[in-house]
Amino acid sequence: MNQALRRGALIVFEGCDRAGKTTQCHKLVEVLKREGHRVELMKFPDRSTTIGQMISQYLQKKVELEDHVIHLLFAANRWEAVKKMENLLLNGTTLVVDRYSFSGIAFSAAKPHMDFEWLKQPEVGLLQPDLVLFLELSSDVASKRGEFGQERYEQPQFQRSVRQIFRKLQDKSWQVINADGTPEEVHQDIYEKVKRSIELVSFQQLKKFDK
Ligand code: Z5A
Repeated sequence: MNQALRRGALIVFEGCDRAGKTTQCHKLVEVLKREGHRVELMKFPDRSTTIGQMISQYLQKKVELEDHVIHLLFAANRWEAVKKMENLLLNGTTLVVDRYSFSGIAFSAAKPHMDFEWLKQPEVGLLQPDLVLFLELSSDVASKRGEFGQERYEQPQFQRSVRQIFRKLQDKSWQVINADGTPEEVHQDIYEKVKRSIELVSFQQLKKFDK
């Protein structure tokens, strides 16, 4: 098949607070770039847009928003990026994404009185990742990785609930990564999986979340 028709892979990092997602995203992008891959880093929430700024204010506890409203804003923040993501992937660029729809569902579902099925609906039609790397940190190591930050959701009990919900969301595109090791050890575990995924999906159609 024509090399030019190869598409990029949609690689998503998920996990609880301080698991090392951002560290690993940067490391992966750096290595793939060095090898000559076309690759871009994205992060959700994208705080640079108007919607992203509202989300940021909410996370910093500067404004209060009803739980369904903030859920829809997080999803809208992904919808804002969908055309750009689709174009890049179809043009052969691999996207490495720091948090995505699974965080959207898990963080909202950890709040009281939220309907799990309702929470999934705003994600329907968004691009489905080819590979989800879920960074799992043992509680022992998590407690040694410094204090939680000051933003909303950065509390141990809430993070425990989020972790349980993440488990419910796992499907066959997920790989659970032991994030307890050094950044280099964790990267080595991730690297081979990503390389395989880039090769595997390059001639496949893009997929979307369905109902
Ligand atoms: N949220 C939501 O509610 N709905 C949604 O739809 C989306 C998100 C997309 C965004 O926070 C919040 O929004 C998030 C979910 C919610 N709330 N929480 N919690 P953010 O994007 O601003 O930040 P974050 O994603 O929460 O980042 P993080 O979890 O705090 O960090 P991380 O990316 O997993 O880890 P890190 O920054 O790479 O590393 C943390 C520290 O550990 C740092 O000092 C590193 O140097 C160190 N580190 C990293 N790896 C290692 C290893 N291997 N060994 C030792 N030390 C390490």
